[in-house]
Amino acid sequence: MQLHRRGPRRCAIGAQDEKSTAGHHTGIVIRSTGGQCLVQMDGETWRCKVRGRLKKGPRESQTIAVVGDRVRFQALDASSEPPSGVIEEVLPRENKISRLAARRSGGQVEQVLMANLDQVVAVQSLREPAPQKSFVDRLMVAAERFGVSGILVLNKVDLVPAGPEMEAEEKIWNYFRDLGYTVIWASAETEQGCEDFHDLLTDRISLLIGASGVGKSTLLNVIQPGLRLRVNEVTEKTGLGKHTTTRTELFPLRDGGFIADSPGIRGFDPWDMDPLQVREYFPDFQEPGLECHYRTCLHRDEPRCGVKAAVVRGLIPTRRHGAYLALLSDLEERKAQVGYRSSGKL
Ligand SMILES: Nc1nc2c(ncn2[C@@H]2O[C@H](COP(=O)(O)OP(=O)(O)OP(=O)(O)O)[C@@H](O)[C@H]2O)c(=O)[nH]1
Ligand SMILES: [Mg+2]
Ligand SMILES: [Zn+2]
Repeated sequence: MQLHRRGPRRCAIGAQDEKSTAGHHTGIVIRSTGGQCLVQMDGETWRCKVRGRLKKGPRESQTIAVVGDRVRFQALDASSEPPSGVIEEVLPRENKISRLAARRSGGQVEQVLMANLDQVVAVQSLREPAPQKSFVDRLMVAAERFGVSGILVLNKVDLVPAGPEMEAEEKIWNYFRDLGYTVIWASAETEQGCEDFHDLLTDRISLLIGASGVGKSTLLNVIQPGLRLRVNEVTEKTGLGKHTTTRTELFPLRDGGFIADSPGIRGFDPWDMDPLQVREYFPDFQEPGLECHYRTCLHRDEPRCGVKAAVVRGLIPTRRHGAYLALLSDLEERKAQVGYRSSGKL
């Protein structure tokens, strides 16, 4: 595999971040539930509460400290098992991946899935369950928007017979490779592609994301058997996963780097994205877009549109343009709704 195509390493975690002065420490959140976090420092895991005052004031986000956040904490009991502390401060984020979550009480709220990451890995299975429509397009848009490298892993290739069926899959997904995203064809069953997957994660901080049952945890168990993550078969009747992984958790990798496994998600609505900007996050629209008659063209109903012409000529797949249009109208609808607040902050 061409490792030089990997994105730059943006976020450093390690010794240089883990400072301790007079009872104050700096570590990285590896798990976050409610007001409690597990924080890793010098290879040791601390159980930390979030200081009450951090919870006060207006907040756009559901959680104060998320997986990947660097936090400053004070030791409460360093000799307990595990040692305990209180988080005093969440350090400024280098980046994040956020989506829109529905509030039970109505309205919309930001859900930060992870902070301070180098790459987001969209995992799809080719069969059982079948790929989610537009999921990869949306995740790559979010990667562009939040300044993170986007990677695509197509798992369960063992379930697709060689020949026309496989060729059809290659045609769909290698389009993303041609756009510059790294694409890995994998099978946790036969271990095809798993070495490439391992190399891609080494020395990077990554988030795995995809529907339930696509094999995220199984793939991680293959590249690092010591993790022993829980996995579960896909329900025969519905062909869907069983939501086996229930929370995002960050694990150190044996050969360097960190990987976050996450619970299966159904869809992905990127947070904080202006409908007028979304076209900028489709790299394949840039060149044909120069031919649009109107500079403000949204490549939808406008006459003399270069992007639509490229679709007609077969240069941009109809599926891809459809994913763009669906995202555009979702974002417009959201903007029109009350209760949506875009912070623009990290
Ligand atoms: N045939 C085949 N089955 C696989 C492969 N990878 C995973 N599976 C199976 O798919 C099922 C789901 O795998 P999980 O690893 O639990 O899926 P997950 O994405 O972690 O699911 P959630 O934790 O629910 O989000 C398990 O029965 C795995 O054995 C593969 O490459 N080929
Ligand atoms: Mg899982
Ligand atoms: Zn246009």
